[in-house]
Amino acid sequence: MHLEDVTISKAIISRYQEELLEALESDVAVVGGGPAGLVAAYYLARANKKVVLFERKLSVGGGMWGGGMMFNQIVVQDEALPILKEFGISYTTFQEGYYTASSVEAVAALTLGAVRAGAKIYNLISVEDVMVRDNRVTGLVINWTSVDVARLHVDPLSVQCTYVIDCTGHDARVASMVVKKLGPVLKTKSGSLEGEKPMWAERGEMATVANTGEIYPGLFVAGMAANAVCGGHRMGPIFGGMLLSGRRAARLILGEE
Ligand code: 48H
Repeated sequence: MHLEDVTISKAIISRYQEELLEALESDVAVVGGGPAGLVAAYYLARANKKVVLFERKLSVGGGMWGGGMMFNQIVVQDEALPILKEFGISYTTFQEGYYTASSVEAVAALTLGAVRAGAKIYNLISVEDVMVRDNRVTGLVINWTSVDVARLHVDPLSVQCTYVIDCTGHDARVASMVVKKLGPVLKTKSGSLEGEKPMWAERGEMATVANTGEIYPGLFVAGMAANAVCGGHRMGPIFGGMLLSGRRAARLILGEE
């Protein structure tokens, strides 16, 4: 079969351009493709919302790949088992209430689930700012991660959405941007980020779900970012809370909770 090199290039450029144009207006923009972001994207897309997910790295999965200290197994508790089952992730009972799963299978299944549900994933793109109109987050400012890494002075582009979910993990990047630009306006005790507390798996897991919610009009927070914003404990390599938090963010946006 004859193959034209330049036709391959044309196919990639034109298809990607179409996909990027599609990202300009959405119902929900998820920032960060870790477990919380992927699960939120899945449930929202499954409910027919137009969902875009921006991930600054080459691969999605965030901190899930490495399990605990690079042992690529994750632990999940009873409450999150229905989500493992929903995505078809196989698991083993370690002892009552403690289940393990391959972190590699988990990332692959969450990613495939989100994509097949209709969420569009844009990797290698970093969110560097927010758009705010009339005291509401109305969109995001995006740029290639390579621009950021190379410290190039290149202006970004903007995308518009009805809701943003900050799923950027420990750094809670979007919430931090809002505070940096607007001051202490978040729905937290101080109005700013309360900061993550030390390791305590049980408390941290409950808090990450409880802290999931709208922290500024139009801006939701989920996963580890929820504890960084609202002051919850970290929990180590147990991932049920991340999955439950992503699902809760979707349910809140869908008005189901
Ligand atoms: C685009 C961005 C940007 C940006 C960051 O860290 P994550 O895996 O986040 P969660 O909340 O889904 O899961 C947290 C979990 O992995 C974890 O760290 C746990 C359980 N820790 C416990 C403990 O005690 O340490 O994923 C966040 C994703 C990453 O892929 C980032 O690359 C991405 O967000 N990201 N994407 N624009 N500005 N900032």
